[in-house]
Amino acid sequence: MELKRYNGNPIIKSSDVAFRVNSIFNPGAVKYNGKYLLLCRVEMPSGRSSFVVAESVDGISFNLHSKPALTPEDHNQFYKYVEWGIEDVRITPFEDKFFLTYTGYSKYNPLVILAETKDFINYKIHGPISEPSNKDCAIFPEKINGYYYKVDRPTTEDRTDMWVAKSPDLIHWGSYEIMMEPTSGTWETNKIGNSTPPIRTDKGWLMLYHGVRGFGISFIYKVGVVLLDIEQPWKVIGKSREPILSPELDYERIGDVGNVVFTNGWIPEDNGEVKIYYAGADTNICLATTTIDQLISACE
Ligand code: M1P
Repeated sequence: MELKRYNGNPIIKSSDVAFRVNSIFNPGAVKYNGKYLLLCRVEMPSGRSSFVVAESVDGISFNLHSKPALTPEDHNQFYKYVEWGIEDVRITPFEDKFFLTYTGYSKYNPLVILAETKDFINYKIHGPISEPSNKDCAIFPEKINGYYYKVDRPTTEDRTDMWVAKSPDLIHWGSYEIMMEPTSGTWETNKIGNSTPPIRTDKGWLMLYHGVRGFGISFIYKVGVVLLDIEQPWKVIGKSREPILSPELDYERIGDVGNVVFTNGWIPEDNGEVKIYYAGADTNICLATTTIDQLISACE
């Protein structure tokens, strides 16, 4: 099974941004006030990233706000952890608000920052919820047996595995459990990481992830899908054997980082369809579609 690319890709390019940027990519995605909302990473000419909002009524044609929504400078006492940029937000709708988890980048190496918003105008920044090096974090969209849960991807010298932890208050985390590790000798042999926030389905928590294989000095990023146990979300109950999206077209192969398809945002529709927003070559924003049923089948 493979995702279906929108034939007008890329749907957002750096030339669409009202201020000067190198690139626009890796958006978090959510439905807000009946519209599709992307919180896109914009890499500034300085090489440091911020977020800008893009909104759409059809999920295809987006209007970008004229100014960034969130910048490193907005982080006050946490600025030292984001001085080199904020990257790759995952947006989790949770009751009446949205949790944002994103990479804070600085001389201390990447770590995970937690923030929340109700309107994508005002943001409450909670600060780091991991030590470095860690990225690719998403909060589960509901409590499980009274606890918040997160998935993230700590990195050590020789390992990149995905872990799950729980918290009573989103600040104090514990009960760490290994969730998934790279499969040696395959398309995800060198590295994996969580891609999108989990979605609850009848069969389990559904999540996209990325897998990386190195060839010489080049790394190829592809997308896979995984199904997790509802009560014990560190337990993988199904996983795609093959990638469901691989870099094939010019806008995925050529750019700042070639041969990369990377997603951190998806929007499920009421009819079972899913819109997946992804970046090609760390340079633009694209759209692909599928259904929840097809994703679950890919895991079986
Ligand atoms: O260049 C591909 C991606 O590389 C990193 O992802 P990860 O550390 O999860 O492998 C990130 O820098 C990401 O922004 C980038 O798209």
